[in-house]
Amino acid sequence: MPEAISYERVGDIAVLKAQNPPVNALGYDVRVGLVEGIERAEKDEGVRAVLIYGDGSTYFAGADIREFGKPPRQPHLTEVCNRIESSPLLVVSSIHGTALGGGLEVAMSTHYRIAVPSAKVGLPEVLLGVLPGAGGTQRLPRLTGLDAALDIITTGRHVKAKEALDLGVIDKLEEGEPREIGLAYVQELLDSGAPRRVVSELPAPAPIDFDAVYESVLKRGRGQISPATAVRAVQGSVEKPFAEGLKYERELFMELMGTDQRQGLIHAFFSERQVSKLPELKGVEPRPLNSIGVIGGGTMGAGIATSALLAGLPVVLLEMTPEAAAAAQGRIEGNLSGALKRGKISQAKFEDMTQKALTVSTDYAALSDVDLVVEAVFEEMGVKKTVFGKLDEVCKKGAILASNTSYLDVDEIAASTSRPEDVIGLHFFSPAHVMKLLEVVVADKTAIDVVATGFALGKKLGKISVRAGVCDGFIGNRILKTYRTAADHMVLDGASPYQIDKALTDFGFAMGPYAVGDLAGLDIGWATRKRLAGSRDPRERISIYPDKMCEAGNFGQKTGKGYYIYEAGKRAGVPNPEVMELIEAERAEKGITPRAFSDEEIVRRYMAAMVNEGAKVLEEGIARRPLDIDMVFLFGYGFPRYYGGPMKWADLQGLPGLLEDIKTYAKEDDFFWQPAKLLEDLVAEGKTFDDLNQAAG
Ligand code: 3H9
Repeated sequence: MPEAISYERVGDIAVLKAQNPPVNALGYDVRVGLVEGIERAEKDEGVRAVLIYGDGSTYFAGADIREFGKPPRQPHLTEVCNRIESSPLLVVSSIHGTALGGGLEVAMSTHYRIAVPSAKVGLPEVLLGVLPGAGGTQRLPRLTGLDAALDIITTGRHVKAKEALDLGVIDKLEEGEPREIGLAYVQELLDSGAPRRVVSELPAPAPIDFDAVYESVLKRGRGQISPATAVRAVQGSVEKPFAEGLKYERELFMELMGTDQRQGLIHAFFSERQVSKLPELKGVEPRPLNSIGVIGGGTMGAGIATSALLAGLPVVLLEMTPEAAAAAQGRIEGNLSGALKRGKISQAKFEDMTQKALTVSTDYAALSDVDLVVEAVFEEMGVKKTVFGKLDEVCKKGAILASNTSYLDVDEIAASTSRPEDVIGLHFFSPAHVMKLLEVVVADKTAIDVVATGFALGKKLGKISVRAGVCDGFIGNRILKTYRTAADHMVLDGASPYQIDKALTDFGFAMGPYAVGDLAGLDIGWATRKRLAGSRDPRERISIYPDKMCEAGNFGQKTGKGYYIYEAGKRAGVPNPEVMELIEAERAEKGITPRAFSDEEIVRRYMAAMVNEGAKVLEEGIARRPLDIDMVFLFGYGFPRYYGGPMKWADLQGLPGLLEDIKTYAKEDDFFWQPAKLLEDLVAEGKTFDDLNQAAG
């Protein structure tokens, strides 16, 4: 293992190279190495300057996040930065890859910065629930002024090298190897007699109305506190001398370090990277994936096709009639022109995708040569089987046959073909070219290289892919059905759909369940209820009024009326008074005396139902790890990222209290509220869901 920071002497320049793969995170060894490197250079006879750069793919990508939550070890990064900045030698950074968080903080404490044009810089700490804690909030405003600094710090966005140059964060751009361009730049600075440029000594910007900025950033955070707290730290850079500002920044940093939000966001960061790493896929070669077919050009099929085209895959889209094919083509072009308008693709790419990469056909034979087909046709087993029968006939040997079903039995679909090993579920979320989640549904006989290809496709499309087993609704929709039922029970018992939606958006959900229902289409739930009516347990409490809404033709946004009434052109609706009338009539009919629910109780019950069902999904192996469920909810269901996902939220709340709640609710309805055995076991053993994540490796 090489030293974390290597030391080399090149003429009168000392070169410090970071060697801490994969991203040169500023862990303990690197921090110590930097301080020792600077000290050695200062003692090294004849050294006039120091160059700092990173080995491998990047400069420092930030503090080592794995150290968060553990007792801090000296030297803190702030001290390292101050030590670098105060060196009497001229210290220069040469940046490639990314200089993020602590990485940019180190760079700003060096006296000059050169970067390759492909480099990116940023202070993404707020996205991890903290704020720049090693001088970033004090130095950046001195370099860029307040507007840019506040934008960069509160959004955490990555800033491209050219913009960073224009903003004064970087002093020079140059193509080349970081060591070589760095050495040449240091030499140039030495030759020109450039003075040490100490950022902390630059004048602070003039004050602005920080309270107003704080309020607006707080509002934009929708419950997330780190961006707004960072505003206060930046305020410190203007109102306090540098050393005091630094102290204030540290206090706020430590405050955020102690929050649940920090834990939730870090959990989300690592889980996002962990979720597609499955032990059984190690070393498994995916099948070739050079073209895909999509069956059905409705919203979902068109979205899947758009997503594939945007990822550079040629697509053959199949529809039943020329009219439907033309409509599908129009939908895809509409989606792509949105990408064009937002500057995501060029006009040339748009034309290439719509005219060359996309083929629309009404003939199954057009699918004979594609590597993978996803069907997105009507959710009915008979229809699916007919489609898969045809695919079995026309698709080439080894082609993957995927169903985008949301809840149907993929084993049964697979069994209807002569090649069940090639069949898999690929459950996209609507709109498929926007939503990041992909459930890769593995059926009993699915071949392992088909699973690997499902994940490879997800990666190519930029999705977060989660492995799911077969059951009604897989991971997400199965859990959704349960917590939605908990909400429906609360409505029967006295809460209104509007209070529930509000309580849950206040909790941090992007939308409440009833607004989501209106968006997705109330006819979907209606169809499911009708499908399940025959197999329903008589002990199940159900509401009739949603069926009445559907019978009256009120399907939500698409009909202009559902739980809410939608004015043309407006996305948000106003409560539909007819709904409360229907609910009140049903309560009267069932002899229910409505009671009041506090927002807290609404959240508690809703979340208890979600977590309990999540535990059952784990118990049955439908999801392998709690983090898989967490990622499904962050990327497919608008769950607030700062809680890390429902299972992480449950850990943070404490599992014993949650189990206690479920047992209390079971006294009213012991059919619905049956505690998951896994939850009971975890509580009995004093363990958390995260322990299961760790055990899974
Ligand atoms: C901070 O700096 C606080 C300071 O202000 C104050 C201190 C007092 N630490 O993403 P990838 C791992 S906060 C530890 O797949 P890419 C990652 O888990 C930090 N590990 O690669 C993965 O591991 P594995 C501010 C880290 O090329 C591997 O590296 N900085 C860290 O797609 C490869 O990562 C950030 O927030 C880390 N900081 O993207 C930057 N970063 O292979 C966070 C990564 O075992 N990082 N790993 O799964 C990133 O945004 C991306 O990783 C990056 C590379 C863009 C750098």
